[in-house]
Amino acid sequence: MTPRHSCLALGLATFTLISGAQAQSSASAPGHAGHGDPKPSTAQAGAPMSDAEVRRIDRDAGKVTLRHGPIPNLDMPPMTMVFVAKDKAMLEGLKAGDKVRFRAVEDQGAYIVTTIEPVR
Ligand SMILES: [Cu+2]
Repeated sequence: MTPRHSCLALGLATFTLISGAQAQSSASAPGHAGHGDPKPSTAQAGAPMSDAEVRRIDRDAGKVTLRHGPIPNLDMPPMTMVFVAKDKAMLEGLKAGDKVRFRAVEDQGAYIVTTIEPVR
């Protein structure tokens, strides 16, 4: 049994907290001015790399826990969560604490890392 991915719930909770704080501190200001994205919607193949720090690697299961920054193509805020490596070999040479750049896609409810590389 694999525990269900809790990323969306965490993201929603975080978003709600932030929204509440903004509403209280700027009741008269029209917020969300920076919400629009000037770029056209991102194609899967050309998805941008996201920054992350490796927290944990499970080589047997082919999973990696990342504390990641925003992932524009998944519409995901920064958080710590588990990703499945597309290929277990991708995790070779990585260790907890490494700074990485990675690209992930969603596939039937699972989040798959398709590219991951260390950052110096
Ligand atoms: Cu996430």
